[in-house]
Amino acid sequence: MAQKVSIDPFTRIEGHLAISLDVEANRVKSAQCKGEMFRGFEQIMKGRSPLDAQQITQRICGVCPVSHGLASVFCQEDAYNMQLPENARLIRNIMLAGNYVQSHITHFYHLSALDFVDVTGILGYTGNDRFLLGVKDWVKSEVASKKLFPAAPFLPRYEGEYLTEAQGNISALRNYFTALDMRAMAHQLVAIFAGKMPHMATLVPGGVTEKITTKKIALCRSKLSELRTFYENNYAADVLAVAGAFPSYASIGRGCGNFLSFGVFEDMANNSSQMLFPPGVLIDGKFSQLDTKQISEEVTYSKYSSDSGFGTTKPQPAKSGAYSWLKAPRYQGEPMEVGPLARIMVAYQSGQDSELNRATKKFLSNTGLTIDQLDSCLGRHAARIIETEVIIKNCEKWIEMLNPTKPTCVDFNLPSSASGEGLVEAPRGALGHWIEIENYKVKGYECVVPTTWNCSPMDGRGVAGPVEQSLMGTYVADKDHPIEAARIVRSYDPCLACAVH
Ligand code: NFE
Repeated sequence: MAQKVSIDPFTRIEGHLAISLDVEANRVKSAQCKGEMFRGFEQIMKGRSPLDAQQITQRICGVCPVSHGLASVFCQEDAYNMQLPENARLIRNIMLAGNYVQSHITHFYHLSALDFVDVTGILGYTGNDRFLLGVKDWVKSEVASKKLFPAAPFLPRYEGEYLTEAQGNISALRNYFTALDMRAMAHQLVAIFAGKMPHMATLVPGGVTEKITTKKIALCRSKLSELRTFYENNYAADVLAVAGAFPSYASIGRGCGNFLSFGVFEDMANNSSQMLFPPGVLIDGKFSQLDTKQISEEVTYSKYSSDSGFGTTKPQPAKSGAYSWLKAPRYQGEPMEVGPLARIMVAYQSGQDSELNRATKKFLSNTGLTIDQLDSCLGRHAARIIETEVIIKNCEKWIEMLNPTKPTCVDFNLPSSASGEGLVEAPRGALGHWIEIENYKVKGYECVVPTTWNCSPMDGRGVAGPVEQSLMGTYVADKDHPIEAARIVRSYDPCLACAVH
């Protein structure tokens, strides 16, 4: 008989998620992904000046505000029919690059690694690094104290197999703390032209209001160089160490098998009109060009009235059978995985030559993994390090291309009526904003968001969302400590604040 297993609240993610599993003979039979709150940003936008859109919608999230800000100015610039100067496009690439690096470092060290790394491994430390000795003393006294929440945020935790190799645990724990400084460094990189982070002050339709100076260029170089060093010496190695210790996770956590990328980063360093990370769609392994008209939002199991969907959001909290505040986005009626793994899958399967494709091939050849094995829990972690390397390398070139003598934005006239589409890839995947303007005011505003795709509930055909499908069939050794399920869900880096928006 199936037993109910609940992970609620699901911690070490952003926002409010509950996971509900039916487990029979230690196998997950079915899974429900529940977004637990309503926010209403699309309603907030109605009747306001369109020029406020990028400031308001950035507040959907403190983790990926650059992406929401960009999607918002992109849909406005589409509506206002604008062309941007090179400096503006370069600065936006640099700001988004900084946000990606920040987001991926946070996801690995502060959210996911604690599922694999054994913090109590520090108790075996015998060196003379004073910082690590201090951490060791702290963990020792916390573990001994038998407090309700000893050594938060490291303990308590689900029991299970953790990394046993002492050096790996000590290195990951030391880097947990260094990564806090690196997050700040990445935020500072964004803030050089954003004015502040999170929630950039300088982003406007037409460009970026902050001017370029040689001092700011030098600051960008120095912040990025520290991030590059951390990536090369620590982040990539720590992900590979975890992957090497948990090889079985390259064969579990496969999602719905369909992937979607909107494409991101104008490939300015290579003077190409293409995107550095190409757009595209993979359904059953078959590549096709992106057509956003194929996007819909389903609400059969969502807490919205039955006439809700793409462009219409009417909350119905007590709706019978509904179990999530997320809508269920679909492409040609199919669930789609989005995010770092989708980006590398689309780049790889498109068959086109791109830096991301070459980096993925290099990774596969260095690790001996196959492209199919990347469609897994570990593959999502690997995808983040693969793309981070490409982003850092290109960002170095974008910084050198900045020209202090040229403008960073252009002026425009606000039309009384217009509509526009803004597409970007946020760190967690495909993000779209759509705006409709009437009489100089926002008449309609729609966001279709990465975690809404990944954590979507079932649709009217009974087809589960990508995270739900990832969990089905998973072996759970101990239903009171479902760490296998937790590792799979966290590999998606869910942000429920964004997902419900
Ligand atoms: Ni709140 Fe976000 C990213 C967006 S995820 S973090 O990345 O858009 O849904």
